[in-house]
Amino acid sequence: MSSPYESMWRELGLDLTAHDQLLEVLGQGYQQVFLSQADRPSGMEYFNFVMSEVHGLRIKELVDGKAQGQPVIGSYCVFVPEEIVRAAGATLVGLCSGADFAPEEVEKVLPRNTCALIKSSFGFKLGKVCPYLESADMIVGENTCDGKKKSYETLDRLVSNLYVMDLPQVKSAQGRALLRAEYDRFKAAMEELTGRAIDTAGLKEGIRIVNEKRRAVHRLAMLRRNDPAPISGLDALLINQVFFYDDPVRFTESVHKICDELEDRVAAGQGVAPKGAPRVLLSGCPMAVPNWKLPWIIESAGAIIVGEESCVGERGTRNLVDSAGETVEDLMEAIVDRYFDIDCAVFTPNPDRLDHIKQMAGDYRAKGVIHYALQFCQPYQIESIPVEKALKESGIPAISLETDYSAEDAEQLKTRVEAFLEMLA
Ligand code: BJ8
Repeated sequence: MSSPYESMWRELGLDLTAHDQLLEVLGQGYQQVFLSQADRPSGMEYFNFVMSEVHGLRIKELVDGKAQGQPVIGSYCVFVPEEIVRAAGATLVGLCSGADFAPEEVEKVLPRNTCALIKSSFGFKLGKVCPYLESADMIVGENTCDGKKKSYETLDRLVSNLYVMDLPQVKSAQGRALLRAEYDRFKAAMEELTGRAIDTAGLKEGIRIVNEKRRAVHRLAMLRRNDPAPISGLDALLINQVFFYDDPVRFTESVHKICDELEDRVAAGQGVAPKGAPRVLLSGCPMAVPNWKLPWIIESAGAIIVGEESCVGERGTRNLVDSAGETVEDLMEAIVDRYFDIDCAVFTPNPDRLDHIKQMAGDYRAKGVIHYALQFCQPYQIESIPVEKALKESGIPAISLETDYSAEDAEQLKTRVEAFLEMLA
């Protein structure tokens, strides 16, 4: 496949044959899942374009930015504060991957029973197919689950620019102090990388840009509370996925544009599914591009996903950073306050997450909750048991599903989802 970006990909060190295969799989999956949907808002055209250029124009923008002194920082977790990255004049991109790639190579360096998200990230590195990873000047890993924590020791042997952030696992004063100390260390690392001191004005601007991006997805989330829902869960998930790659200012504008259109739809009572269609909340592990299997199965069965309790969704975007502070110290404290609230399942205990799931189910008028965990993801698998039990005790129907990135269990998932939706009806 010839592409105007071929020389750029070659310079980044991609394996062009393998990369072509990945783009083909991505394109086919996108076509099958997204372009077959009926009645999509016209604002999704922008996101179609972003996806068609996800390894093209967007990478060119990043590469051009690097040439102008704007380094690229790659991250695997929503705990990496974009505000600090922007304040240093760099660009943050998400590196989590949602497709299996080079599995035989991956299983030479990681155990087979590692979650698909970690294996996928390694597959993209070993297969030399991810231009985001290859253009990153710094790759930030973080000590969250054991799988990630230990796999970064291996990743450190495969890349030369890994930075590992230690993260708390307990919501205590000591935990908060650790997060603050690690954000200070990260700020110093960013200053060293970019040669730019982070000052109050830069931090305020970084906070403003990222808050605006979050405000836009909050507006989208509010619109999904309507029945009929004006946008499919798949399209909303895609927007939440693009959140991690796109230029933040352009992304914010595009989300507001689609929200204007969705407001008109709501006013006209227009939805992507009939009023009264079963409304479902998805809760659990993050879904990185192109992990669309389960949402596709759910919506193909006639339900509508109205919210994602996930890091690619509301867990990752909930809450803004207070920008009122007038010193770097005040603003760093505000950043820590915001991020310390993230209720990832690696925290112990983690009662806030259950409260948020219940709250979201009510706010989004969900008839039921589908808990989603990747195979071998102990934090979310273990939490799925008390979460499902507590939801049922509160009168909210719930089901826990476990899967990976392969298509092998699609029929089995479909059967379980359909039975759950029948029960909701
Ligand atoms: S803040 S959820 S983005 S760590 S699926 S790799 S947990 S074994 S992704 Fe996450 Fe940050 Fe938490 Fe969010 Fe481990 Fe589970 Fe794999 Fe996971």
